[in-house]
Amino acid sequence: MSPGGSPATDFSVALLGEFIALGVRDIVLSPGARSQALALAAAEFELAGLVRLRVRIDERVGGFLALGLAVETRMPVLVITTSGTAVANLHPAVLEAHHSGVPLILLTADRPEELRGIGSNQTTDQLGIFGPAVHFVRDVAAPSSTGFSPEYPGELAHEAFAAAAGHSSPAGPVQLNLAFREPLSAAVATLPVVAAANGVSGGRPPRVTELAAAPETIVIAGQGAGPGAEVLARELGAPLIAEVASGARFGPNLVVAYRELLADREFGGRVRRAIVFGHPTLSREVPALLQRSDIETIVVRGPGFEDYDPARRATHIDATRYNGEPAERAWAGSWVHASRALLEVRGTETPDPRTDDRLAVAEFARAQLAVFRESVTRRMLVEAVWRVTWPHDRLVFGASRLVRDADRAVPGKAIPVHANRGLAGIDGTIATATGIALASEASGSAGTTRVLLGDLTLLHDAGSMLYGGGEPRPRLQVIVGNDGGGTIFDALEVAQTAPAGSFDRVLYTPQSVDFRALAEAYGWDYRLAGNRGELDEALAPCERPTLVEVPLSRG
Ligand SMILES: Cc1ncc(C[n+]2csc(CCOP(=O)(O)OP(=O)(O)O)c2C)c(N)n1
Ligand SMILES: [Mg+2]
Repeated sequence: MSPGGSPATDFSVALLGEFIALGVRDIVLSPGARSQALALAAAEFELAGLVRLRVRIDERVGGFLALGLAVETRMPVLVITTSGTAVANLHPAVLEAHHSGVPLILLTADRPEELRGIGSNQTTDQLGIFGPAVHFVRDVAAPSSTGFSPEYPGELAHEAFAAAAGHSSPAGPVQLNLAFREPLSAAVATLPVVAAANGVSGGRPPRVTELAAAPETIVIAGQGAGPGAEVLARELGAPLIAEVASGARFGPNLVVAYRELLADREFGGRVRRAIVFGHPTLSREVPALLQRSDIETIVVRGPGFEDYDPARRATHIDATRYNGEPAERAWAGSWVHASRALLEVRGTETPDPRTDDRLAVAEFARAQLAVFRESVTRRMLVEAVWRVTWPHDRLVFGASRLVRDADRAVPGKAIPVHANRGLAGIDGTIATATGIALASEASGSAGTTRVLLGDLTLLHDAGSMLYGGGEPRPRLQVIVGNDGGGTIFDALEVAQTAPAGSFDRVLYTPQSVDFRALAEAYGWDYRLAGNRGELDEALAPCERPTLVEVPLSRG
């Protein structure tokens, strides 16, 4: 018989202890009977101060919360679920993690062999449920009353951790499907002594490819690119096209108005070589450029499973280095200047505020008030959110219009920005941002995490506004641009050709949810920002979860 009265509990304690020894610090779980041994062991490790545990009743929320935690910490996060549909609810987050290269370790509880295939309650085939999206799957037989080999939990944890962290293939989600037999748990007698985290060493070092200088080169940075793209653009003297969530949107070579310039013969037309980092998804002009037959494309492998190569003929490399002469600035400079000229917005004529002329002063005050009372446009909204965000903050964009509007307009600024662009789903955005907020606060950041999303994107993930009992509430500001439905579809050709009523019913999908009541139902603070003045006030750093509603016109 097992020493503690339940092999399920003994095995769960040993397995979690091994993961913690490897460096895991975050566990997310959802409740269930079959997974009780894992859940109770996790609670004990939390009480011992060895991990941070987050409990969510909805596994879809839990999956995205874990994704956000892993995005911020860059360490594998454990996700514990019971059997059946609970496991399937992880699928959206698993797909996003797979496509973005985010490490997750799923511990899915299951019935033992003798209870499978006979119509047992809450039992389905959990192996292969995620298809090729998980990078490692192991069906682990129920620990028996005769015990298990003491090395076994360590071997399993080591293999799963290394596969999730991407030591031999890209990082991503992995699954340990763990069968448990009655008795499903017993009191946890003692926790193992967990040695200091040592991680798993390994993984081959990247092969660095030397780049030759070449004129008419541009650097393109999509999601997950990171700051290396900016460094290379500067060294090569190349214009930098860096999407808003690329982690490279800064520096002297940044070209904000890249869509217009790529479409211009004098600029885009002259490009002969493109070096791509990460996963660009926000424009049509980038794929159009890379599909041109006169362009040589070099793709620097990113964290995700698939590299971006729309023409299927790029050269793929691990990393780049440029050792040539300091580059000429003329080529990049012409792009940067043209971009600035395109973006320049003429300020309204206002009198000099230092004047003694009382009439002029009154006129100035009126003009200022008018600015304050202006209703908020999308451009104003994305610029305001960008302006208030600093390096100690975090910024997360939902999929849909606002991330594109931001990408068209906001200037260079080295701030941490995330968007789930692996599959660009409108699901799980609040959960992902919650994970990022909690992990950044746990690491000592004093900033605010802001999420900018559309109304349907918020409603898709409203369940993420519910926290586990007694858990810390993050400094999370969810800013919803409320235009009453999915207005991204208004820009599609079908909006002109389909019957208006049907188009609205099945694509725009109107909603009139009372967001104040929604916030109150979940115990969140709420602010309505109806004009520019209210918006600036509402975006001040917050101390607890806050929903900021910004009404936007449909057009
Ligand atoms: C999970 C998922 N379902 C459906 C879609 C398709 N989709 C893309 S944008 C969108 C509507 C978004 O509406 P909203 O959040 O209000 O943003 P808006 O376009 O109005 O700014 C939908 C349904 C998706 N990307 N992901
Ligand atoms: Mg909308």
